[in-house]
Amino acid sequence: RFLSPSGVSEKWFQSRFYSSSSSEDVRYIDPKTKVHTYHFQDSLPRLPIPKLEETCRRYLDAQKPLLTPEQYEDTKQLVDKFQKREAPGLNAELLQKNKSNKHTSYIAGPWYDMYLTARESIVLNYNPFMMFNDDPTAENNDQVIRATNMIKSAMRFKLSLDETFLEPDVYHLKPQLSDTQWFRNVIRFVPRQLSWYGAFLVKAFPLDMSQYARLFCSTRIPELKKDRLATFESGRHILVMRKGNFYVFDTITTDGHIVPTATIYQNLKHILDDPTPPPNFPVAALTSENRDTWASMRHALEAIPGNEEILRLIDSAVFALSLDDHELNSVADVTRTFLHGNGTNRWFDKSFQLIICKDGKAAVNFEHSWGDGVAVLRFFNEVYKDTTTRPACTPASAQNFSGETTVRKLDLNLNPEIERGIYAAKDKFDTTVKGLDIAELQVHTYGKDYIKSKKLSPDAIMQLAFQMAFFRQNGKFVPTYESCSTAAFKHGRTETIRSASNATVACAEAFQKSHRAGVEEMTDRIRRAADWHAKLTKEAAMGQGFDRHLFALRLLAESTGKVPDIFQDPAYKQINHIILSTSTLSSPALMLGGFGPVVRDGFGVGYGIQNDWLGCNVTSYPPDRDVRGFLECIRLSLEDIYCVLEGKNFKQ
Ligand code: BUJ
Repeated sequence: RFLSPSGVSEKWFQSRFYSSSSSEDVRYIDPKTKVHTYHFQDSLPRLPIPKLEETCRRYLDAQKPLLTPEQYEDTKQLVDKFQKREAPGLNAELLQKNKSNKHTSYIAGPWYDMYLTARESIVLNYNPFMMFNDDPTAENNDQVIRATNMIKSAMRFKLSLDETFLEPDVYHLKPQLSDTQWFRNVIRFVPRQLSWYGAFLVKAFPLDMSQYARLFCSTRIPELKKDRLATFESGRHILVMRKGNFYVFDTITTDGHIVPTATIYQNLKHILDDPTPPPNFPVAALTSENRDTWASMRHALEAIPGNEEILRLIDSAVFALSLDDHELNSVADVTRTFLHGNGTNRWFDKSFQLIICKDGKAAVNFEHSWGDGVAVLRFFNEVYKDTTTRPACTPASAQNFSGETTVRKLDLNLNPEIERGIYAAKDKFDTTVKGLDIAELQVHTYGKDYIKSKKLSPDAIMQLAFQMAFFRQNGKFVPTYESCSTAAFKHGRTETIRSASNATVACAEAFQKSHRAGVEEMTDRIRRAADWHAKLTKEAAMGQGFDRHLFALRLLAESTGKVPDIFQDPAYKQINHIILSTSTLSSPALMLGGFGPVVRDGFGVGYGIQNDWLGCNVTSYPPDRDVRGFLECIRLSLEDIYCVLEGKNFKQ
């Protein structure tokens, strides 16, 4: 007997997927799912709390390249004192708390709080974007066609998730063994309490699926001091924004089916044909405000009769779709549009917004508190695959569409105080984004394949190039953050890879010396730096970094009112002032991505590693940092590394 993931009969299972053979009736994103969405969830391992002495050692290792020998000695003394005196008690408390909260991880609560208590604007400071590749079928890149297809595929994803037919995320170390039908057929019969161990036997690592609960029908709501996340499971409509105006329409029927493609298409057409001009006071600009300012404004808005219901419709929408009127002409233009836009046609609080431009260029911009890159990328990949392989509509099929539209336009009522607030928000937004500089670089000399053929980690080489580049540009080394997912653990979030190390310093300095070492020695330095980075990456992915552990210990200490000296150390403040904030993603669906710097004098470095090229998309605030100069230094550094790997003496 064939059993569906949730244990129902094959007949029922098949009938749920295909009510007929047309793409219109496809209900789920993956018709062949064998493994239930939460099959591994109960048996996922818990995020480890590293050993105290390991955390202290790793912290000192990361501090060394950033401090003078004297400063390092001072910091070492503070760490030793911490390790002997305050840390054991704090750590015991952390372990105890963790023991009594087995359903989650030690970092989940503090990490939500970190995001939700931050008061600065979420625009540029937190929300990143990921841009889709074009649809390979050129005519499907028409704005309405693409929007209709993406809505339809997003709904298939949502229904799969709601009915637990979305296959769980699994990191396959031996895909030839575990990314197979055989594995799926076997593992789905292994009881949930043991399933993780079954996967582990074939080197497959199931990932935490808890973040998906906040992907749809979810929003961040501003409140004084600390925002909150809200999810409205019954949401069946989407929010569409155009020219700063709001519209909603149902995308799921009352009996749980996806609304017909023709209706979705006609509704979008109706919105695009609506002659309503942009509002004088675009309320959406408030979502780019300081969170306390927005919280007071939102309370004022809610106090006006009629608004509460409208805000509720915005909050509970399955997601927000922004239809933009312009076409994109450069990489910087793309980044501007998808990272911040003009501040009037985005609802930045929504768990994610799908943005589609006049020319069909599309991206996701997401609020970060509820989830990380892994969950958003899964949705992003599935939507791309589904829209390109099983599009619900094409220009030809759309010609036959007719019928009623079901759009409701939403109008919030304002008063002079709120109008002033919107004006101020838009003004602040304009000034802030004007201050942001964006530039990108592509190096086509080599890529992942070449680096791997030299038995080096491609990510480590990119990170080494960033270190060499910053040193070349500024003559020093700075706190560097590479984001690493800890989704292999229950309620894991991220850990920091500290890419500035003694080994990268030794390598970068050797490249800048007037008396250059020979090729052999340089190769050795590159290898040491790359190997160290690979080790840090493995440790971070296993929850063995120092950042999250120290962060949790500091919060515990702060709650008692006695803050140990290690946290008052200027070196601690410095290492947490991240100048180089970096993140990478790779997927056949992804064309570009990016995010803002996390500090005024920092760089936001989104980078991609392709088989035969390397690229990055970088943001900064001039005059504090010069992004173009930095990119030129990255280019030269990648060239230097290449020369050495080719066995030649490098030029610069
Ligand atoms: O680390 C964390 O907890 C979350 C991080 C925070 N931060 C961005 C500040 C590092 N969040 C993420 O890492 C998610 C980032 C999602 C966007 C990533 C963009 C990757 C760009 C790839 C493409 C670049 C190709 C350029 C070609 C010109």
